[in-house]
This record gives sequence, C-alpha cells and structure tokens, in this order.
Amino acid sequence: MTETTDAPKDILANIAQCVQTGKADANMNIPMGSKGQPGVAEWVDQAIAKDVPPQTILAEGLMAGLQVIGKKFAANEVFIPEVLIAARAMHAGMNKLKPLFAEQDMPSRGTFVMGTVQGDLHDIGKNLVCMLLEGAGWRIIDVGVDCAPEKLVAAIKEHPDCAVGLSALLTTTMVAMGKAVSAIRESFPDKTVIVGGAPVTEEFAKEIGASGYAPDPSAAIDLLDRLQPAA
Ligand code: B1M
Repeated sequence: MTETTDAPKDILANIAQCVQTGKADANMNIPMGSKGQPGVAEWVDQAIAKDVPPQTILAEGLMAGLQVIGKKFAANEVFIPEVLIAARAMHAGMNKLKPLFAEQDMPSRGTFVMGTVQGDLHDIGKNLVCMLLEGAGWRIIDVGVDCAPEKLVAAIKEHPDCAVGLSALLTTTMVAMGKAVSAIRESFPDKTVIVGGAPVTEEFAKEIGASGYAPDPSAAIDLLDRLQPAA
C-alpha cells in the first residue's frame, strides 16, 4: 500500500492497489491479516470526502487497478480467482460512485453486447471478459449463454451503437459462432463483432467474417480500442 499522506493522488493509488489485491472493504481479511484496514470502499469514501471527482476516482483508482490485473492475467501472472476477487473489489467502489453519477450519467466508453453462442453453456470466460470491459468503461449488455442468432440480433437492435462480443468454448459450437456472425452481418453489415474462446483463432475469426479475435479480456479491450475508438 502507498504510504499514506491524505493527498488525493495517494488515496487514488491506494484504491488501485486494493482493487489489485481484492480488498473490497475493511471487513475483508484479504490479503490475510488486513482485516480492519481500509479497503476499496473506505478509500473511495475518503476520495469523495476530499472532493475528488467521481470520474477521476473511477479512471485513476478503480479502472487503473483492474487494468493492471487484466494485463497480469493475460501474462499468466495471476489467475481466475484473483481476477474475480479484483472485480468484486472494483464493484464495491462502483457502488459508492453510482449515486454520484446518478444525475450526470455514468461515463461510458460505449455499449458492448456479449453472449456465448448457441449450444454452448460455458460462461466463465464470457463473464471475465464482461467484468474487465466494464472496468474499462464499457456498459455491458450480457445476453447470456446458448444465444440463438435472433437473440443477438434483437439485442443489437435495442442498442444500435453497440459493439458485439461472442464466446465459444466447444469445437462443435464454433459453427454456431459462424452462424451468429452471418446473422448479425445480414442486418448490420458494418457492426464491430469480436470473437474469442479457447478453440477460436485469428484465422477462424477471419474465416467467419468477424471484425477481430481476442485471446483474452485484456486483448479484447485493446482490440475494441482499435476497432471502435472512443468518440
Ligand atoms: Co466444458 N468443456 N463441457 N464444462 N469445460 C471444456 C471447454 C473442454 C475443453 C474440456 C475437455 O474436454 N478437456 C471440452 C471442450 C472440448 C472441445 O470442444 N474441444 C468441454 C466439453 C466437451 C464439455 C461438455 C460437452 C461435456 C459433456 O457434457 N460431455 C459440456 C458441454 C455443455 C455445453 O456447453 N453445451 C461441458 C460442460 C461444462 C460445465 C457446464 C460442466 C462447465 C461450464 C461451467 C460454466 O461455464 N459455468 C465446464 C467447464 C468448467 C469446462 C472447463 C473445465 C473450463 C472452461 C473455463 O471456464 N475455463 C473446460 C476445460 C478447460 O478449459 N480446462 C471445458 C476458464 C475460462 C476463463 O476460460 O472460457 O477459455 P475461457 O475464456 C478465456 C479465453 O478463452 C477468453 O478469455 C477468457 C479469459 O482468458 N475468451 C474471450 C473467452 N471468450 C472470449 C470472448 C472474447 C475475447 C476473449 O471476445 C468476445
């Protein structure tokens, strides 16, 4: 943890650090022995009390911390449990900020419609991608698992400016991924559609007409930044 003066920059560094260690609040004993010490929730309270703008707390505290975890996950330096507890800690901070954004609208990088393709029930990877994209500022519309192409098309119609993400974990459901991309292209030829999942490759993504392939959530964030830059 950063040696604490109560300067806003130190408070923001502590928020980022607590997100990385997964310390959501003072009651948590993660890391071991830290029970009673401030976590994300308490540091966010302090930042708010110091009049740090909520956008700054989000970008330089919460999102900064989760981005570090996303990069470490891509580099196999941390694993799924660490990502999940970091995402939970991030949510503890988001819950504090939500009322402050209520009048202004939560700042959003854009809308991302995400689903696991038809016939496929695997959702752990999808959920991780959603969590980290949410941490990067995307508003997530999670359409779930076993998504028929019609369900995806209906969600896109509801959110016409969205980017779309598809996940597949089975070699047998890669076919469904191809069908989903074709159905989306019929109604929305220029839609940004990115794909991922263990059996999916860059070559396969090209073959089915997807806009791009990302091997992990961190790569998905970078890919979307390239394909659909912030307005
Ligand atoms: Co299933 N399963 N499973 N399974 N399962 C696999 C995938 C399998 C490799 C196991 C094996 O045989 N070794 C195998 C697939 C073989 C193949 O097709 N090549 C398999 C099988 C065969 C099956 C069943 C058919 C088993 C059966 O019933 N006979 C069945 C199918 C059910 C169905 O979907 N219709 C089945 C069922 C299940 C459970 C329900 C029991 C459970 C899923 C629970 C759940 O998701 N809620 C399950 C699990 C847990 C697995 C394994 C063990 C773990 C998958 C996982 O969550 N990995 C898996 C074996 C393994 O991988 N060791 C296996 C962790 C997750 C974080 O990784 O999803 O790859 P992943 O996501 C990564 C990246 O791929 C990427 O980011 C994530 C983080 O890095 N990513 C994206 C994913 N989507 C992305 C999208 C993007 C960008 C990146 O942009 C949009």
